[in-house]
Amino acid sequence: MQEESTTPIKLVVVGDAGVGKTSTLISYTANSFPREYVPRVYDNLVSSMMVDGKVYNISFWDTAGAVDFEKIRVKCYPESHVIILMFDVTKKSTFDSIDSTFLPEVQKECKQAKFLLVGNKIDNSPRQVSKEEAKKYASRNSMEYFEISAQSQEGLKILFDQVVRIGAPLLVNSKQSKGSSSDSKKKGCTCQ
Ligand SMILES: Nc1nc2c(ncn2[C@@H]2O[C@H](COP(=O)(O)OP(=O)(O)O)[C@@H](O)[C@H]2O)c(=O)[nH]1
Ligand SMILES: [Mg+2]
Repeated sequence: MQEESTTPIKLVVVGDAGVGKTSTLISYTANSFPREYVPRVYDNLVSSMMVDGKVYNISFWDTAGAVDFEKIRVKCYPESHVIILMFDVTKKSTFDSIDSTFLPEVQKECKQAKFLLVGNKIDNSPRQVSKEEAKKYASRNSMEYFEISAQSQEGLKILFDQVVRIGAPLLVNSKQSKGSSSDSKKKGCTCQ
């Protein structure tokens, strides 16, 4: 009945602390950039989106970025469909962390998922990572690259529409292989 269409696409967002993971999720889902208080992780969220005329649910899994949170973070990964690897375009070290930490981690833990590289804070300056450099890195690693600003909301809709477009086909596959055992995907989660 409704069961099939309500199984959510599981999206996990990773990246260094401070790159704007939580702000991005709040800015997109609440349609407002959090100016006063940003919780360390965004709590337990499932949201509906209309893409290409169809309604999809996404469960958003926010994570704590510090590298030494790895053991906790990996608990978020099972049965994920899409992983956003986020860095701050004004802080080169956060881009380097994608290569040294986050991409190897998700390649190991999330073999079934699709990865998107996302540069946040394009409203800010000076930039330390150019669009060309990030694009090249993404294509070398078979990912698409998106630039966003959680603050101005530029690029957010394009990014999350793409999350649905690449996540939806995986949902069909996971349904086929697992029947209706999708209870674990019904809620978003925070890993802190
Ligand atoms: N200028 C600017 N600042 C941002 C943007 N996104 C987040 N921030 C700021 O970056 C800091 C860290 O954001 P937060 O969402 O807590 O990062 P997280 O640790 O990755 O979850 C906060 O001060 C945010 O206000 C953005 O798009 N532009
Ligand atoms: Mg956070």
